Amino acid sequence: GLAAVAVPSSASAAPPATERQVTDIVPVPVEAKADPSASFRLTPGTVIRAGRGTGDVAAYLRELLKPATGYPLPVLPASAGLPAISLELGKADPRVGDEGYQLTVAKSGVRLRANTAAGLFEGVQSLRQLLPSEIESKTVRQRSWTIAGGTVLDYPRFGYRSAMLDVARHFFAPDQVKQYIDRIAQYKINTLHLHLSDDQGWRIEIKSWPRLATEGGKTAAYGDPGGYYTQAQYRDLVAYAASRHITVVPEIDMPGHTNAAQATYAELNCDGVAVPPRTDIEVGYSSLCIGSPTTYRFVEDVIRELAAITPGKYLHLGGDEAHSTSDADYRTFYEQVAPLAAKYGKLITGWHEIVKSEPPASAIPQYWDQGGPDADVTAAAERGNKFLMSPSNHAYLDMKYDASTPLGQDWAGLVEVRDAYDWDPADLVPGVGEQSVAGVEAPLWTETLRTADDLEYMAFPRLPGIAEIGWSPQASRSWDSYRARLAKQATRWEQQGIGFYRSPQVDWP
Ligand code: TNX
Repeated sequence: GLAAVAVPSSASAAPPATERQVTDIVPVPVEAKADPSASFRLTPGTVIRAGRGTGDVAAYLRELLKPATGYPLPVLPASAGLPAISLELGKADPRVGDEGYQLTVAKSGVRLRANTAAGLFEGVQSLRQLLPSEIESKTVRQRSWTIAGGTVLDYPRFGYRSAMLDVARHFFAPDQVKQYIDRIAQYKINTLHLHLSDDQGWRIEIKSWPRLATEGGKTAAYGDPGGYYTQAQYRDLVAYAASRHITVVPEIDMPGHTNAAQATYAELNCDGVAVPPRTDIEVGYSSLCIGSPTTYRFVEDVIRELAAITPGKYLHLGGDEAHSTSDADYRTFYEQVAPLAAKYGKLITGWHEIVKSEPPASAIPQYWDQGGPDADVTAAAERGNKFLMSPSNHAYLDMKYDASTPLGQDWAGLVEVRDAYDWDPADLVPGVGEQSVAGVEAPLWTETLRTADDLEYMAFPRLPGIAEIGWSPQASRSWDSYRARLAKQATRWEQQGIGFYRSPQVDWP
């Protein structure tokens, strides 16, 4: 009855909803063995022992643990013989690969091993979930700080685990993007796709076409204020992301979604007349002028400048919803443009429509449809392309949760927490199996989203689900396990100030 539910029983064997074990980590680890008798207690005397090459992760860990504990947590060389969290490179089980880690939490100390700094960083994200939620507080909390005991051996299913932020429909300032980077990093996302241009606004400084940003950046959806990143600000964002082991993939959408550019530079239109700026949320009406040499001079300038400030391997060349470009023109366009990325040392990604232009096998098309047979997609997989999977009916964070969600859209359906979690990227499109999947992405389109709070309400709690799909073995995942583990994340989000959607599908504490 109700009373039995409402009255907590002190005799109950079940731990309180907020108490954590290594088996509770999101994304669920490949192997985790809890040992409740082996918890490690952080004290004012605890040190961080940093092996060779682990200094940056050690400093990051210290910054993570210091605010709430108030402990000094000095970073010392590997030899110091004090109770410690030890970070070690190159001593891990070979199975952990490039991004995995091994974690041992015992009474006497914590040992985190990996083959790379990226692996250590992902291990730190697991480690932080083994502390009480108050560890996420930005101010000192007086309490005991134990790290749940046990061992973990962990590595990702896919190397490409991405989140997209649309800064074109609404602009988000660098500090807001940095906050989003911190949000996604804790779930082992390693790529941030920035959607930098669209019909409603252009968001990155291009020195050879300066008015793109200063004029084309002024607008945003629904007439809201725009904005843009200078190249210096963009570089700083890229560096911040890198400090969280996240690679930025910048997108310039083309040959459609280009109204902001074509409203700014008349010569980007076939008739040489600038189109009026638009801030409505229609899609599919704009197209660059495919037969004009000016178009390719423009695209090459943009690609050259963007490549120069982007250390990652990939540029995203858009390609979606080019409803105002004929199929022949679409093909012509990418046959000229894909080699430009190569000329400036970059590989390409693009929305999955680019498969129609038969891009090189190194290209990673991003699948955004809703699963089922697709001959062009299957043919590309047969040619060797690997896909980034972001099916709109599962992975789109801008879809409403249910009919009453105040924000978002619903053209791909309503996407509740279970819909976002309960799918397998290797089982969506015939012929696109495990070997043809590069990874997954959770896109966040922002037509209806204006503030950081809006972003967080749509991303949480769905984003951790997409992250788990990208990281954890399919065979280790289940909705029942996930919903229980997800519930235990809520108190962490409260500490972090994330106003998440309290889905009725999850028994929140
Ligand atoms: C479709 S799916 C788009 C975007 C919109 C989004 C809104 C895709 C590649 N393009 O232009 O922002 O729907 O949900």
